[in-house]
Amino acid sequence: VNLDYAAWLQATPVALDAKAYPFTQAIVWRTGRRVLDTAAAELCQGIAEAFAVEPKVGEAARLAPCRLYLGLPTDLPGFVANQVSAYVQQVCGDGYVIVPIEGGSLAVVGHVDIGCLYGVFHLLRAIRMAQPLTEPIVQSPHNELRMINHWDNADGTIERGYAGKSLFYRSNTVQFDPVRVRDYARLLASVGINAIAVNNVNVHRVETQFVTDAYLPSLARLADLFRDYGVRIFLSVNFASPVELGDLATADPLDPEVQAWWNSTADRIYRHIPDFGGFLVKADSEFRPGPFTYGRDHADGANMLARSLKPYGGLVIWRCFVYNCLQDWRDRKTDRARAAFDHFVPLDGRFDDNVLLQIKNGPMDFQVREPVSPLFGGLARTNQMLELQITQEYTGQQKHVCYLVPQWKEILDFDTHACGQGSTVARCVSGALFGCAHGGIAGVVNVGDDLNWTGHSFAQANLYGFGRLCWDPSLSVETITDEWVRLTYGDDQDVVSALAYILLASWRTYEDYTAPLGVGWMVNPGHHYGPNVDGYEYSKWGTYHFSDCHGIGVDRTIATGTGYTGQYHEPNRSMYENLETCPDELLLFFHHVPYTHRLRSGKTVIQHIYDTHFGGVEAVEQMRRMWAELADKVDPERHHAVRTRLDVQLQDAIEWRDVINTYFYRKSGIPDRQGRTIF
Ligand code: GCW
Repeated sequence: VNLDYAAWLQATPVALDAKAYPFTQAIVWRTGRRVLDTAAAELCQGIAEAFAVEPKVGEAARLAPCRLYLGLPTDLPGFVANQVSAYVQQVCGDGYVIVPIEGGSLAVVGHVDIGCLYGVFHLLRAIRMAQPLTEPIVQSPHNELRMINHWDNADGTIERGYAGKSLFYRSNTVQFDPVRVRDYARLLASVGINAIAVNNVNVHRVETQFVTDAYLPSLARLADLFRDYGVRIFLSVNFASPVELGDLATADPLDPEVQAWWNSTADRIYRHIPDFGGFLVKADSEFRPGPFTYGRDHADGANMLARSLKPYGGLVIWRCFVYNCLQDWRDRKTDRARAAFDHFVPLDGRFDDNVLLQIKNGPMDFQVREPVSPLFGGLARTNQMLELQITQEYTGQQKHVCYLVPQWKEILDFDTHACGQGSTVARCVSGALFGCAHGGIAGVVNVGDDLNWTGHSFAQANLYGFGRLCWDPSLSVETITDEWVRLTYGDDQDVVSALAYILLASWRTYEDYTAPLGVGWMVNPGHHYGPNVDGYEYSKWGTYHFSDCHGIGVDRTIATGTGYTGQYHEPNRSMYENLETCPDELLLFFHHVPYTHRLRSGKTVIQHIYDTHFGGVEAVEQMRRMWAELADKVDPERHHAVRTRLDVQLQDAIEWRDVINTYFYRKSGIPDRQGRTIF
């Protein structure tokens, strides 16, 4: 058994006392429904692994003194149904209850079979962490859509993938190992994921054919594997499909022939995949086709697709990553950060009720630090989804440890003030704040065919935490971290505290040795790995830092800059607009300041740059020491693999430190007050 492969579903991470869980002797459920059978099988396997005894099933189970009842209320014997009914009434959507029953039995009950499966994974998590199960548990998901986006291409490559090749494709065909895919579906379901877009949002020539009979039968087989775990598949589609597949001369969304083409396409897809989730669309973005070609807007485009899916209950997830990627760097007026809001807020209220807008967390592109996109709180009459990047494109590409749960938590907790205090991003995207019909969170996944799924063992924590936060954004960072560490690496106190420390320090550490104070970028163009301060400074991509001999940063104020701060509600607008109240970590995102500007921390900008870059490298050295000390407490394989990555991280952090410090020393001419080596 490869421990990394089992991820957070390790057989026996901690020592257990079977007597504390008498109900695990026998499982009672009504067999014959796929997802419920999956739940029962998971339960049997989990219990057998934990206690080294197979639970009784079937007739034998009914005779056991204590039992675990699994199913919908209508599946349960009357006396069990009676004891759970008050709790089950509190459950929404695919939630569940776990309720102790008189005599040492237990019931895991949902309104739908998938709820029972989630209840089983909760139960097994509790057992694996040796938690008591003596009090009733009632759980409902905060988000309807808990989604993974794959940027996988048909040739087997993964755009921004750092953990091997695609699990789904090779050589322009759908090709997969069913056991591996099933294990993947299982990992996803164990943290509550219920939707997956299986191909890259950049839909190239071959993937454009996914909606045809050439590909649908094999995609249907893939969907079938996910179906057992309650995960519905979505396809990324090419807006110009009717033209590119050679059927029509136009893809104009207002042309009736185009509508008819998509209607019959939807019909065909649902014949192959009856529970198909819908389309994910990147249109008029980074050279992808869209409605702009025909003088139409995004609402025209999205609604046309939505009408084709409507009869089948399908959704259109339309991305808001729309900006001018052919900007002239000499043009100081155009501000890429403004673009999504400027494009989509005027369309608020025009989208059909089965359309969701998928919005990246920040206005730029998954940098280590960005403010929250002002579309959250800006859109009040449109279903919306938050898009996070689990894959570490700009955060160390899974060579560096960068645990992003603290970042995501800050995003979800951010108060947009759209409807007064408490209008958090979490409530915008769940749909609760504005009473939207649909909502959720999508994450660009960090998984490939590497045996440990994510390249870096610790990157598994990001996938785990993503799922947990989709289910319940109010979970604390500490809870999620503690769960992942214990479930994955066991409960030795030294291991638990060292790992939690490393994870919790890692995002700030990565930020410290890379681009400072929210300014972003400074990476090598194209692959985005490693330092290159001016890598994007004279490019078309709208990502500049404007450093000169006096200062650095982007003036996005209303008073003297691009006016971007005006896209926020008060009091956020004023907070960002004013130098005195702008948070340090975002200062250079919002303001251009001299190197001698004093931060709220009391340090000058230049000294902050030097200090964080020296400090960032020291923090990596410390992580490396802490990990080395665990050598005899962690299995050698995982220990060695992580140590190797930490070595790379240290080398690269040193490179970042020296490039950034040297660049700003040469630009500013201001020496480090501590006289450390700068080149
Ligand atoms: O972050 C950028 C990436 C592209 C990606 C694009 C997007 C899928 O560098 O690789 O394309 O964003 O989100 O559409």
